Amino acid sequence: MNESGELFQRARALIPGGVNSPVRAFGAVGGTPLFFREGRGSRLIDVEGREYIDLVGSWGPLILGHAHPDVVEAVTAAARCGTSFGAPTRAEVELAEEIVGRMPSVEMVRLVSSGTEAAMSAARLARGFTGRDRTIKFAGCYHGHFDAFLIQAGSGALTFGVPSSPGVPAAVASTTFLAAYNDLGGVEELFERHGSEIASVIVEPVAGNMGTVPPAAGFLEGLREVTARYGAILIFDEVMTGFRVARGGAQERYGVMPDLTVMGKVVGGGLPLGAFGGRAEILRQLAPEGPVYQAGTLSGNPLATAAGLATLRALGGDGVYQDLEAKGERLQAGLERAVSSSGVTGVVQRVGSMMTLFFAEGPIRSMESLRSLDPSVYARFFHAMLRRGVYLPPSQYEAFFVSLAHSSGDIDRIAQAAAEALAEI
Ligand code: KE4
Repeated sequence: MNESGELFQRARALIPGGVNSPVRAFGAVGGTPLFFREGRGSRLIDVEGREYIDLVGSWGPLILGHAHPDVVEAVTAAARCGTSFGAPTRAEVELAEEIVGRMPSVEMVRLVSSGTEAAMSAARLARGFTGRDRTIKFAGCYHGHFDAFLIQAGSGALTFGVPSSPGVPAAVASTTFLAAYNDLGGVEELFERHGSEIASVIVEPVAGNMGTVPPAAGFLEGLREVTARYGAILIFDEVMTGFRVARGGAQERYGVMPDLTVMGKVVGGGLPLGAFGGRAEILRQLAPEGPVYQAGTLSGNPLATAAGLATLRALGGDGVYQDLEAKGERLQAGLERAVSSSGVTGVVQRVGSMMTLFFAEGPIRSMESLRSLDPSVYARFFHAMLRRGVYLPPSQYEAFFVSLAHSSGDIDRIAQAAAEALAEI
């Protein structure tokens, strides 16, 4: 047994499934999860010293690549001054300024420690602001493991075919309505029937947790119009898209302004940090200024804010987003060439530097389009790529993330490996 196998055996005796987040267990692709000891730029090195080109990027945060010098230096310097004070710091103000300076609809922001915490707090704030109890979410979208959102969530839950998790009280589940992604009619219907009860609509403006599914033309604009018409709050979950698909996230790319925005991943630069923000009149309802309670021992933690600041500042350079777009385009073109020459049925869907190769006929517009998809094809592809030194997300329902650290050579190597892997599966 290799070292990852031994570590996995030890881990399973102590940690449920041997992992601290379900999707890492390779349940959807089979085999033993790799344990890693180091990341460097576009590379991951496993505990046996094998090197892989990494397209997971820690599920999105590492848009600069692993161990970027600016980030390492900032976190090291911060750590030398202490790891947490439980009191306000300069870095929290500076990070808030960077976020507000980038996300067009965000006037005020609260920092927390994960995307889940940001999403659940935004949902509570929307309820507190409107005095209403219900939320609309979309099948296949994932907003973290908050009870009210684990209703046909995407990502892990979708992968494990557990559309609504045990342990979620029926009373809580009943406060959430489900709609189909890209189906405005369904949302209109829910508002016609329950408009006066609906506090918010939460949506991934580009879905990434059923694989990458872009918004259909008019979908986001339609959500903006119907929520305004019924006095409901529109929440963009930009944990994945924020600071990735554009400097100002999906709201800048598509020109649709939500009332609240949920952030995570990139904004923490790989350390535990999430954020939620939006219209000042809504944010001012949050304690201690307002009555809606929300709190966190490590919110705005000095190490996490240092990593986030270093990351956002490194993304501030000229041409950075054009570079990410070009890298994304190059990888999509390489994967599409590999698919077309293999004769395997597949479609690549991409927004900026996030994309998914679905082994299905396109276009994938919602969960419905995925019903006939056979995840075992992706599982075989995943392992064939792993054997060729490319580390993909261990699930068909996730996104590949290209970073600034991926060179053209890396991208062409991935495309070559894909052509060989597709010929093999
Ligand atoms: P976290 O609590 O995992 O920081 O964020 C939850 C979350 C919220 N919103 C969106 C759009 C997200 O994508 C996520 C987390 N994404 C998953 C994978 N796509 C994280 C990986 C995992 O669960 O281990």
